[in-house]
Amino acid sequence: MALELDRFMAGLVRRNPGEREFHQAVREVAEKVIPFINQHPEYEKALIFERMTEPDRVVIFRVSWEDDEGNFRVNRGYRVQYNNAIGPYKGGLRFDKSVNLSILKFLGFEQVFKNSLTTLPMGGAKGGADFNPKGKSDAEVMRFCHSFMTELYRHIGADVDVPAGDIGVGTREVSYMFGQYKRLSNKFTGTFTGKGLAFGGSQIRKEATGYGAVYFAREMLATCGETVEGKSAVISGSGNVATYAAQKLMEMGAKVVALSDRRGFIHEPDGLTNERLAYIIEMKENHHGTLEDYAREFGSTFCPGKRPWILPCDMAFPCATQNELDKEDAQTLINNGCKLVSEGANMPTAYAASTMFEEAHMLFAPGKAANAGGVSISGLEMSQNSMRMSWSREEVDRQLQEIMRRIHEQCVEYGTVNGRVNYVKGANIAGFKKVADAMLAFGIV
Ligand code: NDP
Ligand code: 2IT
Repeated sequence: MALELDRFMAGLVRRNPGEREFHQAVREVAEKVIPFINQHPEYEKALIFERMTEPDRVVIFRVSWEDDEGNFRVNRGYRVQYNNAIGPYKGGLRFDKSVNLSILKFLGFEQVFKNSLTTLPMGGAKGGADFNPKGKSDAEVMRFCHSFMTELYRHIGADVDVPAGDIGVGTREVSYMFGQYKRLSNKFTGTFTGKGLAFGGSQIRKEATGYGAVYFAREMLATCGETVEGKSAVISGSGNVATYAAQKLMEMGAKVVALSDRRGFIHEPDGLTNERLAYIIEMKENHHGTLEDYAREFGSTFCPGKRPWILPCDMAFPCATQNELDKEDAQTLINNGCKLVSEGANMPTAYAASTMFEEAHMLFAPGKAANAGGVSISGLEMSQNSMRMSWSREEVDRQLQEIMRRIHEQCVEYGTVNGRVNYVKGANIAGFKKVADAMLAFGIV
C-alpha cells in the first residue's frame, strides 16, 4: 500500500505527542519524500522512512552545578543520536532556556539530511541543555560545561559522536567541554569540532555557516544570471551565523540593512560598515551586549520588539532561530519584491510561510542546504584531526565553496520541476536518498 502523508503524520504525532517542532520538521520532509518513496517500492517495503523518523537513541541526564553564590543548580542535558547510517553521529549542542526534547529531535532529524547533503561521511545528532549562558560568569559557565561533559563523555568519541556548537555554545563553551572530555578520556582526539585554533580547530569553522549561506545564495542567483553585488540584504540574528553572513555579503558588494537580536532589530539604511560589524561581533562574542547598546553607541536606529522582515530588501537571511518568520512576514517580503531567502538558521521559516515562498517561485533555500557550510567545515576539522594536520584558510575556504556548489547541484538534480528548481524538494530528496540507500544495504537494523 502506498505511503500516504496524512496517515503517516497521524501515526508520527500519536507516537510523539506534543512535539510540535519535531512534527513540523518531519512534515516538511515527508511532503517531498513520500512521493519519491512511492516511486521506489524498495524503500517503502523496508519501512525506510518509518525507521528514519525514529532516532537511534536519546540520552537525557541531570546536570548539577554550583553558581557563584554557592547555590546548587540543576538543568537537564540531552543528546539525540539520530542516525549513523553514513558516518559517526555529528551535530551541535544548544544551550538555551527553550531547549526541550521536541526541539532537539527536530534539529537531529534535520541534521541527518543536511549532513548527507554535504557529501561527507557524517550521521546526524543534536544535543544541549535548558541552560542559559547569558548573564552567567565565566566560572559558572565552566562549572556547567564540566558537569555536562562529565555525563556526556561516555556517549561520544571521534568515531562515535562528535558534538559542536549551536545557539549559546561558542568557542568558550566548546573549549570548556573539550578540556573536560580530554581529561576524563585521557585522549586527545577529534571528539569536538569548533575547537580553538591552538588545539585542533579548523580555519574558517567560525565563519563557515554564514559564509556558506551566502555562497549558496550566489549559486541560486547564478541560475538566473544574477549576482549578490549591489543587492540589499536583511539578516535576522547577530550571533555566529548572522554576523559572518553579513561579513561575506558586504565583501561581495551587497548592502546589509538590518541585523536583529532577541530584543529587536537595527536598521542601517545606508548599509552596515566593516567597522560597525566588527564592533557587533566583538560585543556579541565577548560581552553579551545588545543591539540596543550598539545603536546608542553609533546613533543608529533600533526598532524594539520587532522582526526585521518589514524592511524592503532583495534578499532575506533568517539566521536566528526556528519559526522566526511567519506567513505575515512572508507576505510582506513577497510584496516588497524580495527575490531570495537563504536560511542560515534551522527551520526559521514557519510551515505556512515556506509554502508561500515555494508558490511565489522565490529562490528559497531550506536550512539543510543553505546552512550546511558549518557542519561541512566541522567534517573537514575531523579530517584534519585524523591526519594530524591543519590546512590553510585559503584551502578550507576553497573546499567550503566547492561543497556549497555540490549541494546546490544536488538540489538542481532532484528538485527541478518544469524548468524551475524547488530547493526544498531537491534538498530533501537528495539528503534522503543517500541515507536510505545505506539503510537498505544494512538489512533490518
Ligand atoms: P548564536 O547563539 O551565536 O546566535 C543566535 C542569534 O539569534 C543571537 O543574535 C540571538 O539573539 C538570536 N536569537 C536566538 N534565539 C532567539 C529568539 N528566540 N528570538 C529572536 N532572536 C533569537 O547562535 P548561532 O548563530 O550559532 O545559531 C543561529 C541559528 O543557526 C540556529 O538556528 C542554529 O541552529 C543555526 N545553525 C548554526 C550553525 C553553527 O555552526 N553555529 C550551523 C548551522 C545552523 P541574542 O543576541 O539576543 O542572544
Ligand atoms: O546546525 C548545525 O549544523 C550546527 N549547529 C553545526 C553542527 C556541527 O557539527 O558543526
